[in-house]
Amino acid sequence: MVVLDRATGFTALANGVAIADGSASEEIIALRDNVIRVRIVPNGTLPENASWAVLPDALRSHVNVKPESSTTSFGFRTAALDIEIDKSTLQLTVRDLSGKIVQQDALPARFEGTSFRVFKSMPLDEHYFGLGDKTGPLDRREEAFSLWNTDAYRFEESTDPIYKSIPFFMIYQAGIASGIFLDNTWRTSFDFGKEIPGIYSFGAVNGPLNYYILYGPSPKQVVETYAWLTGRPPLPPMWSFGYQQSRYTYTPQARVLEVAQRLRDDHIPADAIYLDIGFQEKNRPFTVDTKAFPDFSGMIAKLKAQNFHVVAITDLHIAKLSDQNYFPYDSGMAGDHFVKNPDGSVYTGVVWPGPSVFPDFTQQQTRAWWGTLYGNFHKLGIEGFWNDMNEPSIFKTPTHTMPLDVVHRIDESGFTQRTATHAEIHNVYGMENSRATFEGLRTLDPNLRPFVLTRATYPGGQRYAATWTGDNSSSWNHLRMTTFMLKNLGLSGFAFSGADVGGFAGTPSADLLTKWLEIAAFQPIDRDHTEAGTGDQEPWVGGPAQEAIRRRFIEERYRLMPFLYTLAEEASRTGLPMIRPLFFEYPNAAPDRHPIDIDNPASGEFLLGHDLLIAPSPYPDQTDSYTIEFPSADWYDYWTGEKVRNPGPPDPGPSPALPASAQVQLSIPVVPTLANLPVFVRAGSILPIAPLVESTNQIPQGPLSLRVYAGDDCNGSVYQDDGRTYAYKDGAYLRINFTCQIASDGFHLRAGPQEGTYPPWWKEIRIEIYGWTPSANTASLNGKPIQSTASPIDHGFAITIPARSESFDLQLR
Ligand code: MIG
Repeated sequence: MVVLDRATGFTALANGVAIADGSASEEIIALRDNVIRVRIVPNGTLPENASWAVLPDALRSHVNVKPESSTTSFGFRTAALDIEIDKSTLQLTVRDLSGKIVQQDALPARFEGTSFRVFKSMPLDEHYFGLGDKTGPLDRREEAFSLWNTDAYRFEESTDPIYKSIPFFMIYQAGIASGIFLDNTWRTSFDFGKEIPGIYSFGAVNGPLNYYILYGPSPKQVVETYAWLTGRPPLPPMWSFGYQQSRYTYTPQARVLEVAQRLRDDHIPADAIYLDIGFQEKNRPFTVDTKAFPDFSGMIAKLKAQNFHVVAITDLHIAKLSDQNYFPYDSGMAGDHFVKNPDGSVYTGVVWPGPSVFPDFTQQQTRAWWGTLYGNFHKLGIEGFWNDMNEPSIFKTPTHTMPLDVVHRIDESGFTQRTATHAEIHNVYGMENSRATFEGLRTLDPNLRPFVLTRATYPGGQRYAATWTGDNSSSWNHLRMTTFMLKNLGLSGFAFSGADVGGFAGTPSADLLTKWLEIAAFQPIDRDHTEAGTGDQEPWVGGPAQEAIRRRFIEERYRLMPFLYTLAEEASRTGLPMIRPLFFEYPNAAPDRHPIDIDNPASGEFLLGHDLLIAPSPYPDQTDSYTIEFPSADWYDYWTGEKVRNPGPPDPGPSPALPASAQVQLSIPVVPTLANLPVFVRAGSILPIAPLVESTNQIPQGPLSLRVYAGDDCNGSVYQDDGRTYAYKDGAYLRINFTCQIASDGFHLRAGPQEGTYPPWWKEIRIEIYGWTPSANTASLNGKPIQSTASPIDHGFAITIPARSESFDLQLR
């Protein structure tokens, strides 16, 4: 065992420090003022500077630092951080410029064989988030995880590892946030005080000790910085935010059309319908079972005419079928695209099609070849593609994946051309599969935004695909877990995510499906999906009363589409998630600045963007009343427009009283019912709302509504574009920023000038104002009196004015 604990040499660099410890070397450099990279090798020199995750520009960035040393330490200072290394222990301490410790080594880094481990102190009031959609509580404190992409069919709350490996976590203490990204593709592990109390640690079985320290201080800045390092998710087509209907498998063709028709007949808004593996000939990727789908292209055309977008599964395992005119196999063999055994033969594993071979997605030429396989489906008009099983999942082996010694042949810019074992590549294999799909679709039609859904991924995977949480179950507990998983995925760079609505394994009760559809209506991807052999799970199952509730929530999602899409565009620009924990927006919600999401560890509350608070019961099957904690003082009921009033100290009734530490400014007791989901809007929000449509293909008829909730910091915006192409990058988009103010001369809604050239679908804007009452009932626009006046609506007033592309100031008295 090698323990690095004594400096024998030290060199100040323009951007950091280099340290020697016998034959070991360590480099700590600043990429930006708030991004520090740490690399240590126990023997010899630093390895190749390449990454599957970090963007090339970020990898090459550097800032100059100010060297600092004392008799006991050396280090440097950036414009945001102070880095100190103890000369006798090599312990690293990261402080902010006020001297507050952000991170501190608790023990020297340890090397044993090929593995390493890093240890950091774990203050009592520090909390940890991220690591993708790992199961368990929202806060990772006192939990331990292994990262190894795994097909975790029917995973449970304690299952680990699962599908994705995202070795990035956020560290949050009393309002101050930082992050650690361990960029190591081998099997890694993270322990937050479970093994050694008071110490959190991370390590890998092999590969480089190479991690990045990201500093906020706000949680938002940490996520934005992580997106700077590993990339932002591209804006998906608008239809992917519509309601998506799936099952394993809608077949035959008539059944697909029947489900689509029923959605339209029942007026349940919907945008996507999925084709799972059963649509293929004997489960062979890129084929169609023409017996079950006698007119496949006619079916796609018909669905398109009904404003559905088809998403087809295309698993990565290619059936091993020589001389059978199976193009993916023949062309893949001809191009030498499949991974090999150490003896040079092509590796074969059994999956859905039987014996199969596996593309080597670490080769750019293999990814390009993979992309061409989509040509036919693309020509038929299939718009979305689903990359499943890409951990990769392999049957009939004890490890459920490839042998660790299978050989990949890395051919990728930034990397030395070399072979790598599957042990090194496993955790990035699924991401490179989704990348090949995304880039292939971009090549087939450079102007169309692809929608790719992947199951396995790694940091950087957000650049290529949205993701879902895999094979969950139809249980109330899984509905509850979904919120934690999606919140943590969002903090881990994946803004576009969803869970199988209604649950994959098993059949949900009618009430469970209803509640799930209610909550999912406010989550980024809203896809109902279930396993083969389970009961039907479409919105009408369980009778008209249940269907009516479900329809109402799906309709609400469509009314909110301008808001959702505006958030999606923000995510693509900034990396910020759509679904957010409360502390993310409100780090100061409690006086001690702890994350209030964990006051009730089962809390189901989440934010959609900055302004919407969704507050299902922590145990959504129970009828007991529960307490909703608000992260700030002023909120409105989304459904009624009524201001939320503090009922005073919570009655100590059936639900346990909140801990005294909570001390939030506003909390209310709620009695849950099946048909209702508490949703609130921050005072000071301006929400863009559209008239109802049944597909995002339809142009909404009527005015754009702006729901204005009077309060401080009053603002909102609306973003629009054609929803499907890249024309927005050339200016064909529309953005309007709004603010509101209540002053002595009345209420003002101010709109900035319309940015971009995309024409709005609305001719009028209807402004609904909550929390303000006119006294004179006069209105003026840009200082000139106008005819229309505000008329009363429930808990507010509304006025409609013509749309205009110039900025305006609407004043009501
Ligand atoms: O071994 O394609 O997670 O969503 O329906 C199961 C069939 C393979 C697993 C996916 C699930 C999908 C199913 N797949």
